Amino acid sequence: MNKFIVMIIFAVLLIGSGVIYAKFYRPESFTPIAASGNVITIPVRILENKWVWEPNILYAKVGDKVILKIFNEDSYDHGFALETFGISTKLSPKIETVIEFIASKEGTFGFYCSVPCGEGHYQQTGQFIITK
Ligand SMILES: [Cu+2]
Repeated sequence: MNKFIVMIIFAVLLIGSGVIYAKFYRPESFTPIAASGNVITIPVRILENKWVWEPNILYAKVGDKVILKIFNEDSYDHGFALETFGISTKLSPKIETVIEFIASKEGTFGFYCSVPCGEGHYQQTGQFIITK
């Protein structure tokens, strides 16, 4: 048997086993979530010299496209970090920063200020709750 035929047989077995795994054995938590087409816009403010997010609990449904519009009232930088979704963005003073992502996982995820900003920095946290 020549090498070419061996390679074809190997490729067919490899692809076939991948398809069988994806169809019958892959746990639901590993399955990619398709965007639902639903878009939600969430306005958030950082209150001046208070080191709080207003609101500090945010909600979305799995598959939503989330548009966060965060206004930083302070005269210094903050940051928004939501690690599960790979987000870490600087929030410049006195302007609105827009952050977009797909809520592709169900669960409760913490977010926090990612720029050292003063005495309340470590209390500047919140939760993002994503439900089915
Ligand atoms: Cu900070």
